[in-house]
Amino acid sequence: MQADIFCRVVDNYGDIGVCWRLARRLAHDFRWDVRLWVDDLASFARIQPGIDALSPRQRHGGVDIVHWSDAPDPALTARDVVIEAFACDPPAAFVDSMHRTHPAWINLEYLSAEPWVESCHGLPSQRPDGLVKHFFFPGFTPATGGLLREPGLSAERDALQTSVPRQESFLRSIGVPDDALLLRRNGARTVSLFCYPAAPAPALVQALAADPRASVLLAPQGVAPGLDAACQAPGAPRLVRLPFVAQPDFDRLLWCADINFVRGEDSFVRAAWAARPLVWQIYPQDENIHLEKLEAWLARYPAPESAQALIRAWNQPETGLTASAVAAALAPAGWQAWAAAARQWDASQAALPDLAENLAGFCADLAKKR
Ligand code: TRH
Repeated sequence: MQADIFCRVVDNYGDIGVCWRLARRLAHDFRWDVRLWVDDLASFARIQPGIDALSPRQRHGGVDIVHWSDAPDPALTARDVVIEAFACDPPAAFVDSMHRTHPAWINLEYLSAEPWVESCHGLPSQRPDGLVKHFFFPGFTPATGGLLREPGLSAERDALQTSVPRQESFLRSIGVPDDALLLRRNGARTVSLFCYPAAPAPALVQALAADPRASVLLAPQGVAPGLDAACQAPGAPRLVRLPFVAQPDFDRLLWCADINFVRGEDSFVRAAWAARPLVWQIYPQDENIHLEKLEAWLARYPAPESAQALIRAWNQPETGLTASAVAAALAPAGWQAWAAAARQWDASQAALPDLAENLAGFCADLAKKR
């Protein structure tokens, strides 16, 4: 298959994060010839070292990367498959070329746990110009498009999670200093934090400071700027600021933590694959509709009530409940149940076909009907 993936970076790193992961998966594991069109190479370069933010065309990781500019190269026309991420509208001249080749045209939607997704997944949409676009919904059930997950991920994760020396050597390689590694070795809890500015991070620090077990808090540079001051308090976690790392290293970072605070879409899915407790900060939307989406996921996530209460508190900082919810969720009974639930969540989701497998099958079926 020859495919074009279109990615418009709306904000943050989730749009390019998902598209880059999908592009590599299709190129490596399915041997597709993938062209990835990206309008914001600077954001791309932040999560993938080696990307040249100024280059109109480059190859990286087996994928042909095209800077999606206002004047796209007219020689780049549609081939077998066109995937537009999150309804980003491919350029008009490219769409014109689809009238000649009739590719499978997919609109890859945002992830949601809401039940209606099952009935919309895979539906065609006929356009006035005669072209047909298909909606492809990621999701958590067999009737959806699934989640991105690479083969061999669990084995790689387990090898790291069962070896403290390997964890230390990895963490050292991304900039975790020896004193923080020593704290971990002596029993400190490792907490990773990737959140939006509204997250009640100081309340998390306050709760960790009050906990008898010490903590090491790993956070990317620039995320939750209030942390640096909050972590000066007596008993506060040892804060380590890390640079943005490439996606495979971000996975390893999540695997090394006892609990991961993640956000958006892609880091949320990657934290599930860590098989450790996760706290999701959902991307905020107008009129709090994101809270309905959060509840739809919580209804599927098998964590105990104390963990669910913490996740709700984390997403509604105005309630002021985060510090007490952290303390309750970390208390031994709830914590053990949460750790078991996280393993169960990983195993049940990993047992389903992944998004790339589903997508490749879906495109092959469409190609047969062409
Ligand atoms: O950056 P995000 O907040 O992206 C968001 C969401 O996707 C949201 O749903 C969407 O509407 C909005 O973008 C436009 O969070 P997310 O989805 O977790 O994406 C972050 C990506 O960055 C993910 O692919 C992991 C990657 N990453 C690294 O590769 N290295 C790092 O060090 C860090 C911190 C992140």
